[in-house]
Amino acid sequence: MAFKFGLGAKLKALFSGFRKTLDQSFFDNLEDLLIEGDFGAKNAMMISDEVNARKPKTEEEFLAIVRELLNDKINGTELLPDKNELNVYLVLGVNGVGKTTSIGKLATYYKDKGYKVVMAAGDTFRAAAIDQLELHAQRTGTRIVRQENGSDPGAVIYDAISSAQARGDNLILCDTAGRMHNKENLVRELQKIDKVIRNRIKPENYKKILVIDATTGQNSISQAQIFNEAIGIDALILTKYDSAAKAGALVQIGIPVAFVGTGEHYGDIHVFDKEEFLTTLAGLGE
Ligand SMILES: Nc1nc2c(ncn2[C@@H]2O[C@H](COP(=O)(O)OP(=O)(O)O)[C@@H](O)[C@H]2O)c(=O)[nH]1
Ligand SMILES: [Mg+2]
Repeated sequence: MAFKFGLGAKLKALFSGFRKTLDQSFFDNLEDLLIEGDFGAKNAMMISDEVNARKPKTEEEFLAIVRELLNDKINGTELLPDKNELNVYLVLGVNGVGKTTSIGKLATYYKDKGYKVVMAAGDTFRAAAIDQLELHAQRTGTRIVRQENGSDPGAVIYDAISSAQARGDNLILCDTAGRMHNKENLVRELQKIDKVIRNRIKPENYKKILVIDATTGQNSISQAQIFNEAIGIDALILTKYDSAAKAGALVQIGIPVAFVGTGEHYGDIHVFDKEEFLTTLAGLGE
C-alpha cells in the first residue's frame, strides 16, 4: 500500500534547510507545517517546544522525536465481536464518508472470520440508500433486514435484533443516515436508535463506530465531536486512506482507530496498524 501523507518528506526538507541552526524561523515553519497538516495549534506548539528542548542533531533524531510525540496521541483498537453473543455495530458518519461501503467490507471481513453477519438498513431517509445496502448484501451473500423508505431506523434495528436472536446470528452491522443539515434532528434520531440497542444488547457487545473520510482534515474533528457528544463513539474507521493527503486530524480526534479503508473493493479494509501509520506519517523507514 502506498500512502501519500507527505508530512515526512516536508519535515525532512525543513530540517535539511536549517541543519546548522534550528532558529526561530525553523520552529515557525515547523508549526505552520503541522497546522497545515491538521494537527492543530496546540499539538503544533507542543511538538515544536519539545523539538526545541531536545535539540536534534540529525534528520533521524528529529523525525524520531516527532514520531514519539505522535505515538502518544494516536491509538488503535481491535473490534472483536463475541462469538457466543449477539453483537451490534452501529456505523455512523456524515453523508459520503463511506458508511455503506464499509458495511460491505466489514461483512466480508467478519464472515471470513466465521461470524454470522446481518445487515440492518438503518439509513431509511433515501430509498437509494436501502437499495445500495441491499446490493452489498447480495454481492457479499449477507442477510439484510430492511423496511420501507421513510420508516423508523430504530424499528429496522429492533427487527434485525429480534430476527438475529431467533436465528442465532452473531453480528448486526447497522447502516445509518448521516444528514448534517439539521444537527438537532440527527442527534435526536441517533439517541433513539442508541436506546433501542442499549435496551437489548450488553454494553460490551455494542460498538458505535464513526466513519471518517481521511481526505477531510479539519472538518472531521467537528464531525467526531457531534457524534461523540450525541451517543459516544467507541472506534473509528478511516476511509479513503488510499487517497488521503491529510491524516493529522486523527491526532486531534483522539478516538481509537479500528480499521482503515483503502479502496472500493470488499477486500480493501485493514486492521489499523499504528506503527505502519506512524512510519508513513512521520516519513521514517520510507
Ligand atoms: N477510494 C476510496 N473510496 C471509498 C472508500 N470507502 C468508500 N469509498 C467511496 O466513497 C463514496 C461514498 O461511499 P458510501 O459508502 O456511499 O458513503 P455513505 O454515504 O457514508 O454511506 C463511494 O463512491 C464509495 O465507493 C475507500 O476506502 N477508498
Ligand atoms: Mg450510505
